[in-house]
Amino acid sequence: MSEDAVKKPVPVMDDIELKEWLSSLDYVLNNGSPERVQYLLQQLQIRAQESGVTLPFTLNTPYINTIPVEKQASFPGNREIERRIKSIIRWNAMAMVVSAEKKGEGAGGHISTFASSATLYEIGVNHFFRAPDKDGQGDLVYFQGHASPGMYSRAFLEGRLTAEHLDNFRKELQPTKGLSSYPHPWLMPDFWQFPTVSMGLAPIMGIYQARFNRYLEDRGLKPVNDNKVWVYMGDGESDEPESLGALTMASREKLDNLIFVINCNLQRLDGPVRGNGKIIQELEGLFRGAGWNVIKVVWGTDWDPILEKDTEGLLARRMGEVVDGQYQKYTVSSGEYVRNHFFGTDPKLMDMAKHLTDDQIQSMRRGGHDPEKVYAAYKAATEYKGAPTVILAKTIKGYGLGEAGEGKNITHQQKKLNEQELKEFRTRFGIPLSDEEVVKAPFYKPAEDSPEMKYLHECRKKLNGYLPTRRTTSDALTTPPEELFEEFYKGTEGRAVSTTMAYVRVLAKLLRDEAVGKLIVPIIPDEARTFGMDGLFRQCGIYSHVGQLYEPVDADSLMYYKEAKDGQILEEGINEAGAISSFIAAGTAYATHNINTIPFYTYYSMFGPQRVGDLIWAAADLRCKGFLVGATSGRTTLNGEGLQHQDGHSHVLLSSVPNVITYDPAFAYEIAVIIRDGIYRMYEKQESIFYYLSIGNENYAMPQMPEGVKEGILKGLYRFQKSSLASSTATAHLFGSGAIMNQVIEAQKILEEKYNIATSVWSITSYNELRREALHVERENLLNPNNAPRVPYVTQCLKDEKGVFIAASDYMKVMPDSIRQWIPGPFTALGTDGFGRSESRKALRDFFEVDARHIVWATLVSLTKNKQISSNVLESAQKDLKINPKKLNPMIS
Ligand SMILES: Cc1ncc(C[n+]2csc(CCOP(=O)(O)OP(=O)(O)O)c2C)c(N)n1
Ligand SMILES: [Mg+2]
Repeated sequence: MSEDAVKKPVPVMDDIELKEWLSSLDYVLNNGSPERVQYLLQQLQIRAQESGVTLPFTLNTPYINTIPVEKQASFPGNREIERRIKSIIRWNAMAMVVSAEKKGEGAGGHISTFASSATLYEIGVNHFFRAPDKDGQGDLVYFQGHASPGMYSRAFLEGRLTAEHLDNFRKELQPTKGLSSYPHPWLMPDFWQFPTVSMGLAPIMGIYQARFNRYLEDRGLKPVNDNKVWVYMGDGESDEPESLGALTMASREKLDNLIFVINCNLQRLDGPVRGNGKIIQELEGLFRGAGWNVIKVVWGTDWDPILEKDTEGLLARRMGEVVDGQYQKYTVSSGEYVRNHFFGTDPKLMDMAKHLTDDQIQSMRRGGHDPEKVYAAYKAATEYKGAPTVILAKTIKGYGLGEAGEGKNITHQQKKLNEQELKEFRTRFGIPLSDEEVVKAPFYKPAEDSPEMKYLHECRKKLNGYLPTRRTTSDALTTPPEELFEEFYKGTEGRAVSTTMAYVRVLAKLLRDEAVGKLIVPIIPDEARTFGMDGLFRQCGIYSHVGQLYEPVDADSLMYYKEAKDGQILEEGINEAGAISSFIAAGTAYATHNINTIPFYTYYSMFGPQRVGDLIWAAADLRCKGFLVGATSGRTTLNGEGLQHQDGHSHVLLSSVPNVITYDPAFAYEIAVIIRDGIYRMYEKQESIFYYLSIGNENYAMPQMPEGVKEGILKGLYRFQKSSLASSTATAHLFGSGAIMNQVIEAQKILEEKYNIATSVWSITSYNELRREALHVERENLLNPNNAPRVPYVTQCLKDEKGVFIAASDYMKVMPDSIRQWIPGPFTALGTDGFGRSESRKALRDFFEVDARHIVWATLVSLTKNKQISSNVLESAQKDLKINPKKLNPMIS
């Protein structure tokens, strides 16, 4: 029955007529099956609609538990022992935060999130979450970030963390390593599996993780099992667009290996999530509309007897009409207030509650605090087939904190409990600490042979061990042999191709490789044709759990749109957040499944870090591996598309991610060298790094790889071409990257032929890598002044060079500027600061002043300023090169 239907008056109906209909229904149910009832009702609905009778549209059910008491699975555990374990975990979680705060350093922490979700986690840990088995297969759990003290507290009881660890919560730089504030695999690599604290990322990552688990099964890379992905999130968190943005993907893919648990404590940080509405009902509608199985856990067992008496639906209707802000008020009010305001609206309701004392009314629990209700919901969720499940559990924020914060608007930030509040907490949860002890908020652990400890270990033993736990290394992979890449070292013998074409060819070859081919995961957000990757459709197929249920319109073409159950490509549609979530799932399979999948996520470079930067940051924290490949990159190389497409800053943004190695390659051989080394470092050496490559769509001949440059390519700099002049007027060095390299080579020609300047061309594959290495070396020198100073790589390469240095990049000037301090002469940086334009490449490079003309001009100006050539040259050069001193500044226009 819908909530609306509950509210509406029932139309007058003949009693006998109604009884006849209902008994017919009972008959079908008793002699047939629920499916037959469903079928019948569907037929009735069709008949009614054809006759012009429309049914009211609703996605909501009444504001009561989805699972009726008679269908509720019985609880298999020991309620009393589990309650005691949970109470101790509550205590220690609270004590960690209170004592961290007491140290007066403002380290902080959160009490109220875990206080509201303790039962939701404990039922999972005692009865459901499977740790990895001997093959590395288990459940994957995304814990709500702010509930971390609860996870630490449990690990303390389990003997996995010490009191010293808890003492060093949020003090990670202590000699005995402390505990990170939130789940961070970077900081606690063998503990936390998923960073979740940037709200909204866990839900979308979890959905794509569940789909990736299926993908691995369908492709025969992982055994088929019924392991689950559990995603815990806050009700306030559901407001993040990423949280709910991918729901239909989960239902479309029928991900019954996925369970969301939303802790609906009705509050977020500042106040109520939906003071004037009902978050549980709102989420129910959204999830049902998206095709999920929804289980509401609203009321605890105490409510069952009075709901049973509610034959007229009065109580259910009253429960449905009270808004969340008011429920929060009931939490902080006396039983008498609740009696008068909640039950008091109708004498019949008042009557239903008359046998209850005020204290009983006040302590009647919400569903999310009732282990039996939560257990039944989890059991139903794990057994549900054909769709993902969301459990909407109603709880109280700061449960158990009493006056210190339970249900109060300040509770999220409550970190301090006074003596009285500590005593009350102790008493409420029965922690055996004296009044003298309790005020110091000590950690409490029962004896190893106590029933609680035995029970706790027993439960986990049945579920393969403890959790969270993270695998840090996988079985190492052997890097593909050099032969695979040699074709690219030779160049294209004059044939014009783009770096994108070269990259796609590297990828196609890797996909065919016997050893690593099956581990490659190409990911594309609806842009394969743009990048010339559509040839891969046929070669390896697009993954679809159901295969291809239709005859593709282009079936007779060579590159037809082939979907297959064992398809290798993840074609994500126009969804960069989803695609990067797939990248994360594939790039962390070494840790989650001991499978070395190698993702190549190829996307429109503008929609990389700018669009999904926080997910890239999470990938970095997660020690994700793989290749991010920004195609159609370069502010002037991508012509025509204009301001919102032309990327001239992804390298700047990614320079902020410590473990991303970025490259802006110019030539096919550079790409080949980088990708091979990337696979070696990530999967053979098992470094916690991942890669970013920007590739472009401008066609030009790819040269042969010069001798001895591999190291330079990887370190970020090598001399591509020396000057060919026997004698010269002056010397210049030009730095080029990406497609702008061709402008640099052209400038070299002009400088040498027209101005007799001896000009070297250097390929800068990575300003970021050069800078990082130099900073590292300088810091070493700073901290160890008595050792022989080391020399940064960039200095080693350039220290003996004379003359002026000019850099031109399709990225912002800050890229070349970032190595300015290590350049041994006058240095001019040209780059593409400013908004892009739709134009031809030629016009764009003129506009941004990065074409050969402007490079030559900058060189001549620098040489003049440094008195290496006569200033007379400039006057004629300005005319010849058509340099306009009054030109608009692209940076501010
Ligand atoms: C993207 C992002 N924005 C803001 C925050 C800061 N923040 C942390 S917890 C919180 C409130 C959480 O409320 P809810 O999701 O309802 O979780 P609860 O603690 O109530 O279970 C906020 C705003 C964050 N961590 N991430
Ligand atoms: Mg909340």
